[in-house]
Amino acid sequence: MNVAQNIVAGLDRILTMELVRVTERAAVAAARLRGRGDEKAADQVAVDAMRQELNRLAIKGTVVIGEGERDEAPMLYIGEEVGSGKGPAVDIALDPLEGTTICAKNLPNALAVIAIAEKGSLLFAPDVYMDKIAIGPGYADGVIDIDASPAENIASLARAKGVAVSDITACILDRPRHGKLIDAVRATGAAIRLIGDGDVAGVIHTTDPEETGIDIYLGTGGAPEGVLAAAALRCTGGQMQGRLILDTQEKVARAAKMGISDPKRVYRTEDMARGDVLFAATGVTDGNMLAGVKFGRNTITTHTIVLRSSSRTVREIKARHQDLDKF
Ligand code: VTB
Repeated sequence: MNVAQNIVAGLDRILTMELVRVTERAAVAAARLRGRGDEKAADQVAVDAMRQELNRLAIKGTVVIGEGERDEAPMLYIGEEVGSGKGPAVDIALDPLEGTTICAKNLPNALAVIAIAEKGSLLFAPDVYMDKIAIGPGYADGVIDIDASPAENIASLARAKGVAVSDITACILDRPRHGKLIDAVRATGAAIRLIGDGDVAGVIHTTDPEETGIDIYLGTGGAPEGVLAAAALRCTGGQMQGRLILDTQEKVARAAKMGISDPKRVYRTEDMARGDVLFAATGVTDGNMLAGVKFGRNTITTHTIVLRSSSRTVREIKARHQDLDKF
C-alpha cells in the first residue's frame, strides 16, 4: 500500500478488535476491586492492566488524554509513548477506569475506555472543566447550542424529536455547581437523571435514548472526559459541543502551552476528534448500556462496545473468557 492509499484507509481495521482486549483487561482488573471503597487501588490496577495490553499493540502511540501530567502520573501520562512502536503513529485518549468512585461504591456505569485516532487528530485538552452539551444521532445541525439556555435547548430538542418537553430526560452530574442548571431544566417540565460520576457514559447514553432513557447531556465535567465522549460520538453520530472553563490566568496559560489560543472557543464533536477514530468501552459495573464484568466459577464475562468513525459500525462484544491466567 502506498502512502496515499494508507491515508484513505485510515486506521488499520484490525486494531478495532485489538482495542477490545485493552478495555476488557482494564475492566476485569478494576471489577475485582468493585465495592471495596478504594478508588485509588481500583484505578491503579486498571491503569497497570490497560498499559500492559496496550504495549502489545502494533502501534506507535502517544497518550494525549491520560492519567495526568508526567510528574503526577507514573503510567499512561500525557505524552507517554505506548504500543510496540511498530505500526501506525496514533494519538490515544484513555481512561482505564472512568468513574473510580462509582467502582469503589459499586454503582452503575463505571467503564474502561479508550479512543485512538490518526496522529494529531485528538484535542490536546488540559485537565480543567469543560461545559458540555450533547444529543444523539438523527438531528439536524443546530438543534442544540451551548450558548442557548437549557430551556431553549430542551424545547428545541423536544420539537425536533416530535415529543412534549415533559418526555425529555436530561443527564446531569449531581454537583452543587449545577444547582441553577438543575432548577432551569426542572422548570421546563423535563426529567433529570442525576449521576454521581461518569459523564463519558452520560454523553454516550444520549446516542441510544430508547435503551438508556437519556435524550440530552448537560453541564460541566472533566475536559479529558469530554474528548473521550466526543470520540465516541464521532463514531455513532450525534452532536456535542464543549467549551473549556479557563477561569484563572494559570489555566489560560496551561491551555496556551497545549496550543489553545482562544480560551472561549466552542469545540464541536469533530474539533475534538477528527479523522478516523476507533473507540472501545467495557463495562466495569452494570450500566444502562453495558453490563459489568461477571465472575463465574470458571469464566469471566465482559461486555464491550467498539466503534469506528469511518464505517459508523457499532459492535457489541460479549466475551466469555476461559483462559483466566491472562487476567
Ligand atoms: C466528571 C466525571 C468523572 O470527574 O468528568 C467529573 O465524568 C468532573 O469533575 O467520572 P468533578 O468530580 O470535580 O465534578 C469525574 O467524576 C472523575 O474523573
